Amino acid sequence: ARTPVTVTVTGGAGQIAYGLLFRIAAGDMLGPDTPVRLRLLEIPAAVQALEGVAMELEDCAFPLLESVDISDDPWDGFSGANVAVLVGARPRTARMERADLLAANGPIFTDQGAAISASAADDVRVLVVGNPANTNAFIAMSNAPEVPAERFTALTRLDHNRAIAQLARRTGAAAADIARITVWGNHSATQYPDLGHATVAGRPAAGAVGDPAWVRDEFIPTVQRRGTAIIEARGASSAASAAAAAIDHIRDWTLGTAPGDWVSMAVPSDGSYGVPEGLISSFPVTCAAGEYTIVPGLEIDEFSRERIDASVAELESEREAVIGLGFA
Ligand code: NAX
Repeated sequence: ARTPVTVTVTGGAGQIAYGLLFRIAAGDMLGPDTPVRLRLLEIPAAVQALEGVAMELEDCAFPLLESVDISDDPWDGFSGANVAVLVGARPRTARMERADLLAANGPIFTDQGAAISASAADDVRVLVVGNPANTNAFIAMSNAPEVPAERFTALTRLDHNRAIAQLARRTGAAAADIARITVWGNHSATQYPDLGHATVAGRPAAGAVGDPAWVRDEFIPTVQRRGTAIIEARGASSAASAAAAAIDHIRDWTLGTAPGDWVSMAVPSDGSYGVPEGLISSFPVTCAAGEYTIVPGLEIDEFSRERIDASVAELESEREAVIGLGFA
């Protein structure tokens, strides 16, 4: 058997975690040979509910699940973590502006960044799911001096998977036949799902799509607004699909992406594609041996340039706001 991996998940009593934890424990995230030690972090008010989740995990008798520890203290919860999935966040409530949301989440991710820096394992890899995910990841990264910046990432894989699903539906292809989809920018309504390099069964997506207006008028807005459509239909935000995307993100980061394909991850920019260095923005990436690489040299046409720039401008204004508030 392989060495056990310690996975910390925050927001352990929430709805995404309820989809996520059981799949991690079943081996879907780190593979069927890797034992898992779960460390679950919550706020004090949710610890009792978290105890219930821990009981259910126990009741599954997962062969790979070595232990489940629960805590309401980040300094304890991230101790020894090899993988940290930061799901817990302050939700946006009625009449809350984006600025209020940044202010409410700043202290959480300041503390968690510092706790990860002080107590996680040397190889810790961090995925932020809680919104505003990119900027929460930026705050955590900025407060974790002991952790290499490139270990902090945010989730845009759900948007990426939604884009695959929409293209599959349009073309009648299977999801597995679609490759090289990219989501650029922020996990927000300004995100840019890009079909420019995508293929369907190995051929350029443009040909399979037919009417080019579909991309601009249907595909892009549908992917951008899919989260809202789920809330309207379900009466609650995406949970199982967000959990599945988090599984995909960590699995591909640690075990590698498929040959010839890439995935979307929000990662600290190295200046690629004109995105300011250090900004946590979504890019096309390939992964191998636990490292991701931004796909180099893609041609960006004028249509794409405008949309990438708009989302990056939003990320820059969020970064300015949290620096102004003293969180980074
Ligand atoms: P829930 O409200 O069901 O669960 C969140 C849990 O986090 C709660 O149990 C809460 O007590 C806990 N929590 C809050 N602050 C915490 C802290 N400081 N430490 C530890 N735990 C804390 O929300 P859920 O539906 O699970 O969504 C979680 C987050 O994911 C939200 O911010 C949501 O906006 C975000 N999402 C991000 C997505 C993405 O693609 N990046 C998609 C889905 C989702 O909207």
